[in-house]
Amino acid sequence: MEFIKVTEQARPQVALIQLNRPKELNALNLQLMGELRDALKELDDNENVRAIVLTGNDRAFAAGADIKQMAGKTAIDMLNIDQFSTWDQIKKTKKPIIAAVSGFALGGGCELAMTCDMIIASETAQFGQPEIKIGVMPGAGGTQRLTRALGKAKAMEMVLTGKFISAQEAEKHGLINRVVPVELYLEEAFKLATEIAQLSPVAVKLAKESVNRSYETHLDEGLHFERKNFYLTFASEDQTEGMNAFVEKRKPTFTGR
Ligand code: CO8
Repeated sequence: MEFIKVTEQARPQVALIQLNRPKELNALNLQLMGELRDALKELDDNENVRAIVLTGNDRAFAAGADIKQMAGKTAIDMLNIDQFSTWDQIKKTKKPIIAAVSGFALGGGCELAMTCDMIIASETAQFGQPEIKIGVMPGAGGTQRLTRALGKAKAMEMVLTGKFISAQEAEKHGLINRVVPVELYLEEAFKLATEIAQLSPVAVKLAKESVNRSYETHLDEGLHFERKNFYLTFASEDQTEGMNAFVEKRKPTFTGR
């Protein structure tokens, strides 16, 4: 891996992926995105990992797609490169992914953070979709996910002007989970990931899938989907363990079976 660093056990059962093109503010070129897709797939298949933290560095989570790589492309080049199949694959990750964001999260960088399940930000984080300033528009979910998170008025302003919002504003509007001082954002993400890693991996997976389904369907269909996943948790040993531990007043040990 040239442009990302993967630590399988950054904390017990919690993996860390760090975007690693610091000089280019972690601009997301095709190779980096391919490496990220492969790393997520491997960690998703790894039984020793229950949650994943994705981060950049203090200055930038990612300043967007690599403009230099895209600059000379035609529409047909873009169609043939089909970079969004990589994003579709990333979206299929079943384990929870927590973005730990500091500095710039712009364009594809903001979209990548929003593709994760939760976002912990440092107080220096800035979120934005500045594509409009270079004559294009968001292409990896920005117009959809930002609108669902912030509402139409705020999202429209950000997408049409390219203005950034601060971590504090992002928190106020529900785009992110919380803002912490810059020296704590990664630790806070690990704390959240560790809390989730101690729970039933089966239930976590099914619950993540159910919350995500609410983005994609109407209420009745979503409630039906949730109910099926709820029933499915009763096929797990973790359900027996979790409920018995409650009754026996002890701490449960979840195995993911
Ligand atoms: N692509 C390529 N290189 C970049 C990018 C980028 N997105 N962002 C920064 N860099 C490079 C700069 O060119 C510079 O390189 P060099 O030293 O060789 O000139 C280096 O990173 C440092 O950047 P700056 O000197 O510009 O640093 P500043 O602190 O002055 O400015 C900014 C920081 C404000 C973040 C500025 O760099 C900037 O505006 N960057 C571009 C932001 C942007 O427009 N992002 C959207 C890109 S388009 C997009 O994301 C489309 C998404 C849809 C598809 C997703 C597929 C992945």
